[in-house]
Amino acid sequence: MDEIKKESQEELELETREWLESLEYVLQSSGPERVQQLLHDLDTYAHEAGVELPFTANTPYINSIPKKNEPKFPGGREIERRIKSLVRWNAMAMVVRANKLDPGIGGHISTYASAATLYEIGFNHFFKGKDNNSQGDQIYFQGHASPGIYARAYLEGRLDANKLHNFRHELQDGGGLSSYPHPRLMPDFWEFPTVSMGLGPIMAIYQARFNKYLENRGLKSPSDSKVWAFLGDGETDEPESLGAISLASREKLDNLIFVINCNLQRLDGPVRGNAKIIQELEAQFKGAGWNVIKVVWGSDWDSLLEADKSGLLTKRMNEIIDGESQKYIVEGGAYVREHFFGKYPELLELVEHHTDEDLNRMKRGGHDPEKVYAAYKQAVQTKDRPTVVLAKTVKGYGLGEAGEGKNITHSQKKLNEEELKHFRSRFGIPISDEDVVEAPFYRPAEDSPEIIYLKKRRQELSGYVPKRVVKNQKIKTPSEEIFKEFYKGTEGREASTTMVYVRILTKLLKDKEIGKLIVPIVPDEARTFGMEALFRQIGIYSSRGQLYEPVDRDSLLYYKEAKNGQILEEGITEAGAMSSFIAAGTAYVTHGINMIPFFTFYSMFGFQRIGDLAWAAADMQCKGFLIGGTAGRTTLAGEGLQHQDGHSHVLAHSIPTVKAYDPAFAYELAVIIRDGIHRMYELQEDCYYYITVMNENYEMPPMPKDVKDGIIKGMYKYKPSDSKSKIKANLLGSGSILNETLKAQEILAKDYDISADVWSVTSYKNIHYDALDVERWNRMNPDKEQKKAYVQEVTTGEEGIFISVSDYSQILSDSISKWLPGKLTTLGTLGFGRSESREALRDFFEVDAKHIVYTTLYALSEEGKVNKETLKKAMKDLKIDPKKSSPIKS
Ligand SMILES: Cc1ncc(C[n+]2csc(CCOP(=O)(O)OP(=O)(O)O)c2C)c(N)n1
Ligand SMILES: [Mg+2]
Repeated sequence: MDEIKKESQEELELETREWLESLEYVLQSSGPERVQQLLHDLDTYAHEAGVELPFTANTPYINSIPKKNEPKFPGGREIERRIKSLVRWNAMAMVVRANKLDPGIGGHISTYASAATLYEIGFNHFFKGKDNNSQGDQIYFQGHASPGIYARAYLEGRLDANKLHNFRHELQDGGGLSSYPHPRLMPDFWEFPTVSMGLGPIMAIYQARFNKYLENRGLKSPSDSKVWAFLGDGETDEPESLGAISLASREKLDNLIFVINCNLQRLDGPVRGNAKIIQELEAQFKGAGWNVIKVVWGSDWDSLLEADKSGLLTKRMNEIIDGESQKYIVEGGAYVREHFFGKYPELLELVEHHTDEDLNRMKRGGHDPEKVYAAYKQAVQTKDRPTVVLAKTVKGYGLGEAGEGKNITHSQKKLNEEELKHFRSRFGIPISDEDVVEAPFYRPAEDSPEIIYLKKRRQELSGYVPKRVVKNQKIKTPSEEIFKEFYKGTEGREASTTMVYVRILTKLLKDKEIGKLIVPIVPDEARTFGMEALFRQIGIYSSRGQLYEPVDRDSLLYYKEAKNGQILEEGITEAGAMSSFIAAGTAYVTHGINMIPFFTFYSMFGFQRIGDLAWAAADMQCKGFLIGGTAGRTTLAGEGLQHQDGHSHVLAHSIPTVKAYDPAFAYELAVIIRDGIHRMYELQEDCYYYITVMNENYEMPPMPKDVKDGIIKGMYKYKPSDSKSKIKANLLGSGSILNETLKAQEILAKDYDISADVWSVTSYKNIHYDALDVERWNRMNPDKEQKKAYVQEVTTGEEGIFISVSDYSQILSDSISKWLPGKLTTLGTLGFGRSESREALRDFFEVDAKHIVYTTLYALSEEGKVNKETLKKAMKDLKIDPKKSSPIKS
């Protein structure tokens, strides 16, 4: 091999310059596309010659849009600055006042302070409202920035000073303002709850995808509406924030824009003190196929970058880490000169005509309206991919000594007199030294240029945002005809409630009125639940249609993807599927269309996996059906500890507006689903459903008379005992385990001469909530005739003891015990599941017929109705092993 010549430093520099000049020539003569082609060819050539090029998804640490490509800023710079200052002041005042009156009430100043320009450019130039039949944008405001959003609504005349005064005091006269975006608490204002970090970004992605789904299915006309998601840089550490970004690029969601406020800080300190969050995020989003727009430096840096012919300034920008950037803010101009520019003498020369004060004032990109405008403009015009704007800002911008860029900044909520004066003067708010101590709200007169400008801008952008407007029409509940088949039972054939559910869904999908509104959602579990026939029937949604021939094309139930497909097959992402559920279940408000989602999942991977999204769904008054399949700790045999769910109903119990049901029979399921559609879409009640379905096959009985009301309310007597015995018991069963109570009923009558009535309990949650509410009403109305809870109404006069048994934790049935006329013993499946047969599991958890019989005898013996001898013998006859391990402790 030839010896490689060692060139001198000068020769190397000369060579570099020649290459750069050649490139510059090509750029000037043939344009950027030719440069791209050349670099690509060079890259390929080097690769083929065995030169390993280090992988980087990063561009230099400078703005993505060069100065020369910036569009002309169409706004009034000065007036917009004044409006922004007023919003800043009122947002700060709201938090400071709230904490003066009530120390400890909390609130955040610094998040909005860093994001003000990012929002104001949106409000004045981009965010579209819903007036004049505009479809409007969907904007996910960062939760902690809410004071700024309220302060703007105050200037717009949408919120009065009293409301601002009652920020975080929602129970005061005239109402207050919720801490964060909560549609439930401010239903005319907020649309999207974002404060639990990570949920906003993932919901926004699926919202944007759902908008395209509605367009592709012809349910909504195409529009240029955008979904904007504002998030913190610290928030991007949440797995939900970045976990679905590749879906957004795969689906070419050019209707989606993320704006990440990179103030380099989170709550405790720097987000990436030792690195650069903007560069890290750039690589991740670029790698996922997004359009990335970095807004790092403000306009004051343009001339420096221009003058920097050697590229040294860019090199220095690339070198610094976020911990240093943060320090520059806290220390000021002289420090920046010494530590940033001072590293290279040439850079010091570059700023020799700048005073320290000048250096101190040089803005970051996210505080420069023209840079932010340029970024948004490019974002809304980008086709075929989503855009992320990475804007570098300062946390607590404008707070000065009170906490600009400090590690304590996030939690700063009090400003002393000097700090208030400083803030006032910095932003030119016309409040006197005397008044400033009280941090009064300030709104210029209605006919002031500021108010006129701001209102006009919003008018031109189709009205105010955020604003939640419900425009949907009610829909008619499907006729009983569809459900009759299920009321009849299966007439000898065996079926599981899962099979029944799929059949109901299939029939609903064929319904002329509501069929098209149904959105079946599955996270790669359709076959598990026997739903694969739907693939062919209604198609799987794919924005690209089906570009390949599926391997099972010859079969009847082939895997059919289609542009107008109806099923959302999300792949293995319960969080994504739940976000789709939310987008569909709130389409009645976001689009005025009553979509009816049925999200079917493994019940174990529901509430406990994505409980926070389920909570957010309730905040948003989402509608629809969550169907927990393969449910029940002992009904799902074999799968073991991580699969067997015996507590999703306990988790569902904690969300007030969730209607949770654990049905046993086909007719129960049919009644519940029909009632659900009736309540949610005809009566427009504020709730969504959680229904568990099981995979045990048995004959589905016909519906007894007059039980519909009981099914819906939560319990009814299913089968009185044939026995005429005076010894009475009541067995409460749910789901598949109801069959065990029926077996126990027979044994009790035949072998022990006990008359045990079997009740079907479809919803402990309903019964419990109703009883609590009635109990409270009675307490509040001691002079009025006292009411009975539903459970009391149906059990009054029932004799004997009560035994409850379900495939769920005992706490569900324990919750209703005090309203029953006899003592309740609860059997359930609290404990860890394990791999076994159904029979062995039910024995282990003590929820099978023999344990029900024995427990009944024991409870009766305690009341002196069964003697000890009988009990002892029963234990032997029933083969109950008293030494067996306790399921709760195993
Ligand atoms: C899931 C979740 N965990 C924790 C919090 C508490 N929290 C509120 S703000 C915050 C820091 C936010 O930092 P960043 O995302 O960078 O936003 P910034 O305020 O800097 O704009 C934390 C940890 C939360 N709201 N949600
Ligand atoms: Mg931050």
